[in-house]
Amino acid sequence: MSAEDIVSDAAGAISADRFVEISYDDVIPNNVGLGSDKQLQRALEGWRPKYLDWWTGMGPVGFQQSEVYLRTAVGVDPAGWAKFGYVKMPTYRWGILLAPKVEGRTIPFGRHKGEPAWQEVPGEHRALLRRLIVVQGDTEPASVEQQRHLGATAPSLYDMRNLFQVNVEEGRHLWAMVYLLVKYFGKDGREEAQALLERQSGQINNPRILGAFNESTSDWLSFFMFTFFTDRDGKMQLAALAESGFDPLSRTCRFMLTEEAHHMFVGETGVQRTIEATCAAMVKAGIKDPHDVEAVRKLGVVDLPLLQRKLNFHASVTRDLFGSEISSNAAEVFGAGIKGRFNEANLKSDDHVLQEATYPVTRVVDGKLVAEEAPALRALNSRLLDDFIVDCQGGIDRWNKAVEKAGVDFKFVQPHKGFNRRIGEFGGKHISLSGDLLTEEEWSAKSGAWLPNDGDMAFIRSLMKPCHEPGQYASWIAPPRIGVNNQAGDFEYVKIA
Ligand code: BYC
Repeated sequence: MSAEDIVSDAAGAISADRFVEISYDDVIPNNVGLGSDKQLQRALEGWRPKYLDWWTGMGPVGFQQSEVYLRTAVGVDPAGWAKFGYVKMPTYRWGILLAPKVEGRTIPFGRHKGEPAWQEVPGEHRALLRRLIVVQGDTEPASVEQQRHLGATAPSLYDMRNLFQVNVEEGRHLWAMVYLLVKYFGKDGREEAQALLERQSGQINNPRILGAFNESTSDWLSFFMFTFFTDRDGKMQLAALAESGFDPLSRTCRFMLTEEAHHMFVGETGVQRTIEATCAAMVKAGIKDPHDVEAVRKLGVVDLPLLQRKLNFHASVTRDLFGSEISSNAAEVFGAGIKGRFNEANLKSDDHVLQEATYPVTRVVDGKLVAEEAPALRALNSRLLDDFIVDCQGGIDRWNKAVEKAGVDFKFVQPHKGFNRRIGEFGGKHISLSGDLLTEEEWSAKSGAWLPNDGDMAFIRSLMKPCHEPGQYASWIAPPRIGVNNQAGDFEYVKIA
């Protein structure tokens, strides 16, 4: 590949010498020296056709022969790592890319803290590590399956291209986990890699492992909320795994995080553009009250209270992905040096072993919500969830700024941590948006106003009409401020075949 083939991404032009470590001559592009490990290469080349069968069978419906303006990773330098160009999705170069090795890296936490990071799987932690890699790997194809029908109702070619970008990168993230399984876990790893292609999102007999990945993503608002909230769980979990004492996992996750940032951008700006279209239509029609739902919907835009209900749903379903607030599993993987906290290596205020430390966890005790100091080791899921909620708030604040700027009187808020939860401390309890413990009757009477109802979903479906002309956008969503890779407003992001 010549330097001329490389075009700048948002971060600016990249130079040829930064991507030399990636071999694009191999069937599977990689920077892990695949060519010199024939056994591994054969195993992965054997998995590849099965992956491609899965992609064509369970990946995006239609558009597989369309030319899509996609970015492909060509290096692992954060300052510039991708090139853009038209690609038919089945020919996308799914590669195995690890962030550069940090010489002398030590395990940053747990009982092995300070020991050299492991380059091979430590026997005593093999089962734990494999389980986490499988859970992580399972979410990647799951999300592609969940989103497979969305192309047909894309509100623009720009959005369609973003959907497919997210999809191919989730496919690459599956490759990332499969590489670890096949290289480091022998026969069991190969079997797990096969099983990752066999479970299916929403299937009764063989579903995906984690709850949220069996929900359907049947409309674009769900897609944007999913990429805002659920991909952000991906960010938090990958960041925690990037701290791992198992260095290949750490390096893999570090590079995946680079791609994940774009997925959250798609979600945040997708919701923001929806809000902008709504507010602009309201202002134009002289509608002052955002709760005048009938009048707002007549304009062909999504009323803000409905967006709040979607937010409530996706936030709560995603929070379940953090597992139980108090978890001995979480304590074990931390103690073992396998999964750290968010930003672990930079946390200055403790010893990173946490034997004596405590952390405040909201619990339900005698019919009341109380903050209890729990052993920090067992409260790690709770802490990561708290970090996630803080991380979400940044985007929600930006949504509120857009509403404010339009002069509309409405504010998006996150529901209470215990709202609509199935897993953990609040699982099976009835907790209101503001954090009151309710009886079952109270919940049944009130929850309809807090979560999307059948009428809401029917309205959203009615808006999901394709808009596939270059430069055109569906009524309910505003155009983006800048094009992908600075392309002009009427750029043909997907040449539909
Ligand atoms: N649904 O002690 P517990 C992403 C299971 S998203 C079903 O409460 P633990 C992406 C749990 O597995 C990030 N089951 O929690 C985003 C365990 O079962 P086993 C994905 C659940 O183990 C968008 C049992 O309940 N990565 O990348 O501390 C698009 C008791 O577990 C659920 C990861 O999650 C649930 N919601 O934590 C594409 C990182 N929650 O093992 C991609 C790897 C819990 O006893 N995974 N259970 O049979 C982990 O770190 C942990 O497995 C979890 C659970 C945080 C998920």
